[in-house]
Parts: sequence; C-alpha cells; structure tokens
Amino acid sequence: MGGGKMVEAGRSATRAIFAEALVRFDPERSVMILTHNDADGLSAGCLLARALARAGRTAEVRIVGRGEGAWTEAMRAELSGRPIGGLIVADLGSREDEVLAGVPTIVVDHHVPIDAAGAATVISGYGEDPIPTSSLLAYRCAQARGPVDDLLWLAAVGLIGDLGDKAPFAELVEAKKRETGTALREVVSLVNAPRRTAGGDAAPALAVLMTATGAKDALARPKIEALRAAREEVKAAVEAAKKVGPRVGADVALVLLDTPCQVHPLIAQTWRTRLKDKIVIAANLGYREGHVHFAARSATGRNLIDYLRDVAPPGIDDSYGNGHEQATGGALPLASWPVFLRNIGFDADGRPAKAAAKEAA
Ligand SMILES: [Mn+2]
Repeated sequence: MGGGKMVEAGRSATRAIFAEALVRFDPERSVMILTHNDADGLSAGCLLARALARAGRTAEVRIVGRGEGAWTEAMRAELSGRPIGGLIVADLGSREDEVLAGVPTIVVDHHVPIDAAGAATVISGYGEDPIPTSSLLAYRCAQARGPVDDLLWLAAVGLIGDLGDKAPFAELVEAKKRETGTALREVVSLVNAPRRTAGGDAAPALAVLMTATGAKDALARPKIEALRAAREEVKAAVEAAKKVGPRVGADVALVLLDTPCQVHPLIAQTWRTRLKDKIVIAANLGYREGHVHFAARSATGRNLIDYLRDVAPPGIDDSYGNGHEQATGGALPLASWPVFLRNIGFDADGRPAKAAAKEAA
C-alpha cells in the first residue's frame, strides 16, 4: 500500500481537528448527532455517542431517515429551541449553509464535498487515498477523547458496509482478527436491513450497536431478532425485484420497480456487472409517496455525478446526484420524472427512445 506516513498524518490531523472543534461546544448542553441510516452512518453516530459519553458528555443520536435531510427546514424546526451544545452531522454529505444558525457544528463525511460547509468544521476523508468511511473518521475523532480501542469493531462495520470486507485499511484487518470477518459481515447485513424495509426505521439497528461490546456480542443480543425479521422482509422484496427485466437504451439500462422497500440500490448493483457498457438506473415508484427514488451504478467507469448533472430535470433538490462518482442516485418529484426519462433516452412510459420512435414510424 505505501503511504503509511500520509495515513498517519491523516489520523492525527483528524483527531486534532475534532478535539479543537469540540472545545467550542457548550459542555453544559447535550451534543446532537445527526447521522445516515446505513451501516456506515449508524456505526459512525454510535462511535461518536459512545466516545462522548465516556468523556462525560451527553449525546443523542438522531437518525436521518427516508425522505429526510439534515439541511432542511423540517430538521431546523425540529431542533431549534432545543438546548443543543453542539451538532455533529455524520455521513450525510456537506452543504454550504448551516444546519442550525449559531450552533457549533462538526461535519464528518467521506462523500464528494458539495461545497465548503460554511462555519462548520469539516472532517472529510475525500482527499485521502484510499478514502476512509465516515465510521473510520468517527473512530479517529473518538480517539481524541480517550481510549476507544474496544470500539474498533464499529469502525469495521462501516468500512465493510460501504467498501466491503477487503477494503485496504489496517483498522479493518485488526478488527477482523479480533471479531472474525464472518461476525462483522453478519452484523453489517443485519444493521442494514431495517432501513430497507417498508417501515424504514433504523432505530432497532442503532439500539443493537449502542449496547453491544463487539460484533459477536451484537449477534447474541435479543434485539437482533428484529433485525433478522427485517432482513427476511427485504430478501423477499429483492427476490421479486430481481425478476424485473431492464429496459436497455443507448446509454442507460433502466429497471423500473414498484415496492415500498429500499431495494433499488441493490438491484442497480446486481445489473451493473451484467450490463457492463451501460449506466444502470434502478428506479422505484413505490418507495415514497409523490416521488421516484433511483440508484445509479455503472461498470463503465463514467463519472455518474457528472452524468446526472447533465440530465437533471427542473425541480430537483439536494437529494439528487450526491454520493460517490460510481454510486449515486436521487429522488425526483413525480412531476419531474417524465422529463428525466426523456433526458436519459426513454419515453414517458419508460421505453427506450429509439424503439419508441421505430414503433411510431
Ligand atoms: Mn452512508
């Protein structure tokens, strides 16, 4: 791998920046942690909350779930007026504006930065090679407050969740020695399940991570049963969605789904390697009322964030075209959907434009 010095510099820089930013938090008030509902976000939020609790701070984790965002009026309304000593926003991207005006904020994130995050302190892995996940960044932050070696498994949960269990990080190698890769992978699979169900509430997954002493211990907790049930629900939805054939256009292969479960990213991933020369877009019309959610993946190496910018319809918000260059997606209001379809080379019924033209002729 090489780059050991750079990696160490990254680690200690993260610790120092976090420690310095935390000084601005009001110690008399509780820390509010907003985090993404996937394995990386949940483990990042959990790591920060547990480390802060050890350092004598009270911290609350607020999972940002389906159809929600940190930088929204709804979130501002929810949080304003509450006695918050400081805000940590983890694994949710970054924005130029503030989440809460006047509240010291730390952004911990590894996605492509949208903008400088205004007055917030940004801890981003984006400049590093390889790019660490939010959970690994959170682990480094947590080290600033004291020993957290026993929480290393949580960093591994996020690494495996986002990058797979072969991701080239020394922390992951060490965690696998202690916990076994099998136990860690099973925890990842289970904590990722609740957010994908029709209900979509990831709170039971966070509850398991918050109380467990390790991956094997997590798997032995009674609360893990709720996660197993969630996984069964999602598995059934995935099996049904796998039967839907892609509609193949010039650049894009489109898979049209209609399920309340969040299976579109998994389905896009499945078709990605089978349709190697296409951008795969799996779109789900049943996921959220009034919206079409979609995931985009491609084996072509094309920058999908750039592609989505090129085909953007009017009426999009920040949930459109974020994430990673090779793994992105978004949500569109129903009214923008036909325009998007046209821009990616399909007619309003989701037929490839060429075929539609032929039929019309
Ligand atoms: Mn995430």
